[in-house]
Amino acid sequence: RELAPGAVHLPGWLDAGRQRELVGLCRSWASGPVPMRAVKMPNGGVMSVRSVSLGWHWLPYRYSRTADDVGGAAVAPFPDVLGDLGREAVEAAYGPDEGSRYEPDAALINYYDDAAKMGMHQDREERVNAPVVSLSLGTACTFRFGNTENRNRPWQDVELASGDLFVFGGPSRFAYHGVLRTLPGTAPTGIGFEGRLNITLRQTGLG
Ligand code: MD3
Ligand code: FE
Repeated sequence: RELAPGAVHLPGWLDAGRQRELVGLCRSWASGPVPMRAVKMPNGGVMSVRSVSLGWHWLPYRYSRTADDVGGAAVAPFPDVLGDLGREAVEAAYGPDEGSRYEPDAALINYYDDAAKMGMHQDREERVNAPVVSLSLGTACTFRFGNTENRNRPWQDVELASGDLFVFGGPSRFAYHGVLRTLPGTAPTGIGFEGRLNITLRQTGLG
């Protein structure tokens, strides 16, 4: 369950009921003030993943309170339910002390269709090194967890399935990572969703 120091994978951490609930919340967040969209990269590329942010709007390579790349609407507030879920998640991975100190203020909800993937990258727009919490829903994927130095080997390929929790903190906080492919047909029946959703919670340190 600990892939590397600070990288803790808890498969099936969310039961079916909580998965359904979160899928419903993701649907409502996706139709908030800032539409779910594919991020345009500075090099002209467009991400195959579609995403929506809560609390702080992520765009390459900074956070904003407004959707500067898509019309400038104010981003929806970070919901209390995700703060509580984040503390519960960090507690499950690291214990109650770390859990109680966790104050995430930004969430990124990523949607993957069967063709979507995400190249190897680091998450380093945050100014503090609090852990990142990742929750997967729907279709499973092959996730690549790399090293802190560069996007090359060594890496570990891990399947992330619906309900899985992954916490990345400590020495793993700035590891390179990506999503190689989704695994179509693997979504559990009964959560009301096809495709893959990933919720990440972050503490930006931006106040
Ligand atoms: C390891 N999302 O939104 S979650 C992202 O499944 C992102 O949508 C992927 O990478 C997804 O930035 C992977 C797992 C993840 C998230 C953040 C990390 C792994 C991480 C930060 C540091 C190290
Ligand atoms: Fe990332």
